[in-house]
Amino acid sequence: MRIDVVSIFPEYLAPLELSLVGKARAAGILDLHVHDLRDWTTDRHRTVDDTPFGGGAGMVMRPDVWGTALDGVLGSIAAAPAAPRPPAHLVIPTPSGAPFTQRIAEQLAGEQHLVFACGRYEGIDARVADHYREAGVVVSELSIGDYVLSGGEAAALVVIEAVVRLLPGVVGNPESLVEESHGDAGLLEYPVYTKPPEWAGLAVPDILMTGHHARIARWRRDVALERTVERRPDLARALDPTLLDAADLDTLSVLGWEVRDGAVQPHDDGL
Ligand code: 6GU
Repeated sequence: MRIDVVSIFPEYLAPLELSLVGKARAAGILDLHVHDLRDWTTDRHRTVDDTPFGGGAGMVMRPDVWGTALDGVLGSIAAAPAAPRPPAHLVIPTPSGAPFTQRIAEQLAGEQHLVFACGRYEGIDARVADHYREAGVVVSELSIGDYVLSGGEAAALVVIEAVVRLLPGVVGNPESLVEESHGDAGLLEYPVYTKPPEWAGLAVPDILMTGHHARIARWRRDVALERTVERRPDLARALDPTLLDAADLDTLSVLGWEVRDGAVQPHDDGL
């Protein structure tokens, strides 16, 4: 996979040299390039923003500067690159975007080329996303959560880490991707423990010391159900009832939940 990131703070993307993403780059699985948006400015002050039409607070990033930058980085459209590149998927991190989820991370992990346009200030002139969609580029405006950051860079780091760890060969043991939170089961992950067996007066749950694999799997699933109901009732309601077995239904009942009218919901919901 190739990833390009365009930002007025390229140094902000330095963590992409480290850890899992850095290793994916060193292993040749990921070809990642960070660009300074100001390299595409033409004026003496290297201006990237201006005041908003219609008034209001703050500054908006100019579409002409972004257009020149993205034409160059996307390749294949407008300025013909030296070597044609596969079609790119343009990702624009913005608090007004659609929620970024594990399913979207999985989709992005199937792309050959991702380009991240990191805005600052009040955002990027809306014609930039419109223009590239009209030109046939797939454009995703994505938010990483319901809070406001000062720019898209931290969000791009989040999206890139979530995507790169799904690329074949990046996570050493692919089994560790199977039971994690936000996987296909729709449950939060169960709690994990390691040595020492007692620490700070706290013991590891006895069941995990028995070596009884079927009972351990059942315990983990029960705790995952409990956590999901307590912490993320929205995810509990979205569970597919056809994926629940009789033991799951017993556990849900103890937690005050049930399958009613084909949906997972609290016993007393709306009553
Ligand atoms: Cl993607 N960008 C900014 N600036 N703020 C955010 C965000 C993105 N997602 C949540 N808040």
